Amino acid sequence: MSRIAAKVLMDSKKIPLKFKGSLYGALLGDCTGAPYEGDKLQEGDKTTLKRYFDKLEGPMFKSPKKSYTDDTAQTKCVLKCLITNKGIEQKFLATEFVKEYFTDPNRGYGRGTVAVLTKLRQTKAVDPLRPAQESFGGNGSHGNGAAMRITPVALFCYNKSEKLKDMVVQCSLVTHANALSVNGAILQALAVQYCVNREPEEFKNDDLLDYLTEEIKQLEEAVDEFGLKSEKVYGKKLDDIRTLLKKENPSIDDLMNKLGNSPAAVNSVPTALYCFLRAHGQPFKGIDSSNPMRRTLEYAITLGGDTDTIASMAGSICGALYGEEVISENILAHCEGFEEIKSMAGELYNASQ
Ligand code: F2R
Ligand code: MG
Ligand code: MG
Repeated sequence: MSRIAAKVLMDSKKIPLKFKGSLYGALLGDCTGAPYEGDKLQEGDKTTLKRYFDKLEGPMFKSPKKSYTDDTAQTKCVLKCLITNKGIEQKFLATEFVKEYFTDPNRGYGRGTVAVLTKLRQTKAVDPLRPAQESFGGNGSHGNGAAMRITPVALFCYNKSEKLKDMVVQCSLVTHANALSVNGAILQALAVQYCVNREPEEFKNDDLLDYLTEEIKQLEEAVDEFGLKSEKVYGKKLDDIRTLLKKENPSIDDLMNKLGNSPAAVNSVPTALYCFLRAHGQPFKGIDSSNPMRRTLEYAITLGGDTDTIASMAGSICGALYGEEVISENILAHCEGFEEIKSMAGELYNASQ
């Protein structure tokens, strides 16, 4: 029995709470990170962010909801696909992505994804994978769009680890045909799935990093149809994460040189993992909240760049470990789409049984 399966038997009552925690963490990271997307933040901005979170978490006040972006819009499509089909049906998913985008296009989608969704609409998704294969001159997108929406697949497979990678690949290829994007989505999904099946008290950074290193090694060692191996970029990033975690207070420049914060999957999926690992254990310089979700999100946003997506992916991993109790209802009530995600979290859990 795999290490993941062994834990499932022990903790089954907590699993629905972890489904909620992970989906809420993803929504919260998207909604709170979105206003800062593309910004370059300074050390002093940590205080501003602390006040921003204190206000949202404090006594309820009336204000427009914090809008979610493409990250959550596409996550909802994946949720619907899994709840309806109990698996990934690529034509169904392509249709949901198209309907969602053309109903509500102003959610900050990447230009490659917009082009793919436009072609899918024009071709009625007869071949649901072709537009993604043709994008960026036939290279496929290496963006983080496949990873940012992968939480529902990781949760659905919490008790079927042998299916996880295949389902992530199927879900990714509808819009992202580049191996860097797909492997990034696999890395993110493995981290979420691992955390769902762990008690916070027994969780150790090194155990998760060892597990991911082993899994990624297999992926990056595998040969394609031409007998070629893919670049070992994610293996190297995991090594960089270990090095950075040994430093007490690495500078933002050091983090950017090693991990990055752009919408390329390779420059954001490992960054999100690093944010979670750095922040979950205890308060640290400039990030003094006693709540691990708050520390994770505040820290992710201070790194600037692709803040909605990095915070969303980091929040999803954190929520998968701690469950819904780590997030106050007050802050969630400020997020657009919370009630819908709440009910879909329950439906996803039922579909996964
Ligand atoms: N697009 C954004 N943010 C931009 C600004 C939003 C603005 N605030 C607004 O409201 O309009 N955010 C969202 O995009 C990221 C997910 O991107 P996805 O879905 O992967 O899109 P895409 O276009 O495929 O890839 C992203 C960019 O990466 C570069 N790129 C990707 N593959 C490439 C290749 N093979 N060759 C060259 N460049 C490639 C392109 O610049 C793409 O546009 C998330 O951050 C989400 O929040
Ligand atoms: Mg976004
Ligand atoms: Mg983004």
